[in-house]
Amino acid sequence: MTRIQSSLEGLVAAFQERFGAPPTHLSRAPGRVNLIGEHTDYNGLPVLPVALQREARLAFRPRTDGMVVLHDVDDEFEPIEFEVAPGIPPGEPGHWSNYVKGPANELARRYAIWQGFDGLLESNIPVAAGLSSSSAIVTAVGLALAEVNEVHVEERSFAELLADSEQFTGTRGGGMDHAISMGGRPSCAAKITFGPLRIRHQQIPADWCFIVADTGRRAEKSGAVQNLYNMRRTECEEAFSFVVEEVVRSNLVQMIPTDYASLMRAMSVKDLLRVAEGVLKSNLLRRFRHVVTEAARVDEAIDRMRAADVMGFGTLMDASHASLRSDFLVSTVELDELVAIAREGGAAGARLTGAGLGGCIVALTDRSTLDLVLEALVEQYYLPRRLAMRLDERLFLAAPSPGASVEAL
Ligand code: NG1
Repeated sequence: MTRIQSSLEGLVAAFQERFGAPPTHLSRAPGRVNLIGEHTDYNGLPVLPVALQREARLAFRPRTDGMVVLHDVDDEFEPIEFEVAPGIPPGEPGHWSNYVKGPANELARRYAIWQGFDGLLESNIPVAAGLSSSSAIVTAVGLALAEVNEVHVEERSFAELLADSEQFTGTRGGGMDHAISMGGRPSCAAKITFGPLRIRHQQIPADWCFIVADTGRRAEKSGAVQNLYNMRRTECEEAFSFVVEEVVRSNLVQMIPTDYASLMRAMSVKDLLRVAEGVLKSNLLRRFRHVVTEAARVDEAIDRMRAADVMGFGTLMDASHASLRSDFLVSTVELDELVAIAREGGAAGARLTGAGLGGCIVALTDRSTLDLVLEALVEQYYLPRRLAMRLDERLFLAAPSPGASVEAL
């Protein structure tokens, strides 16, 4: 579900009505669409997302006590109230309060902060659609708490803190979402690498269009999808241990690799797959194969982007989708269908984006084929399913946008 975003004046007026005084600040944090590099971040391997024009916005006002009192403009989300302190008890599993308590807990744990705020939140990022609506909330709340408590942390360290804080929700996610939400730049994709976090921006060729198309099926990472996501992470860790054990036993490396990144620096993908085929059972082999081939595709995709090779980039997106579908097993009938329609409609490439199991695809076209692809998606997917109402919430072009900010009003 998407919520239409009000004007800033509208948000300020709604705040005043609820809290009896105007907000003093506004924090905003964008969602993101990942172009390639899926399920690599929590393995310490690179990703290539862009920050979206869709964002969470939080109008807030410091309180004189340690309470956070947060309302959402949408009444579907009940108001939250809790005290800022380390060891905040989590809400019910899947409750949206955990995305607010997470950053409060992490900041309080690290900085002994004590001051809360009154806040009113709104977001127009589709929820549970693989566009990082949850991390946008975590980021906007984290920035508000840092502001009222005068905590000043450099951008990348803050993004790492936010990623740690989202573990509070029970999803063992990686660091991509907070990094791009903090570090987005207009017209650019960002190659993000981890341990330590680094963001390198890459200008997107002017006539490339990334279409975001939502299946309409939610991928609730606060619900059933969370277990599967966490299970994939565990499988990747297990596959890594078995492969490292073997490469060390066979003397194939000089130093013991401590993570996927050092393993991939020490050996080629081809050699790694040869070892993996010898030691991993079928399911772990497939997860491992996805992770290492996907990481290699990220680097190739950046080269293709630099060369303005739209077909080359698209082919890598197709390969990414195939790997996510057949090896990582996170696609769905609807995601496959949207991908197929986009490709047959003339897209250079298309793939599911985000964790999968519902949510969105991202498709690449040049400007001259854009209308054809959009038309194919509308006529073959949205109209037959009666999903064409408020279509611009389900089908839109990514406009690579600036990262999060906080400002005094
Ligand atoms: P989505 O499902 O798009 O929010 C999740 C993770 C990312 C990353 C992707 C898969 C969280 C907060 N986000 O994103 O870190 O692992 O899946 O590439 O868990």
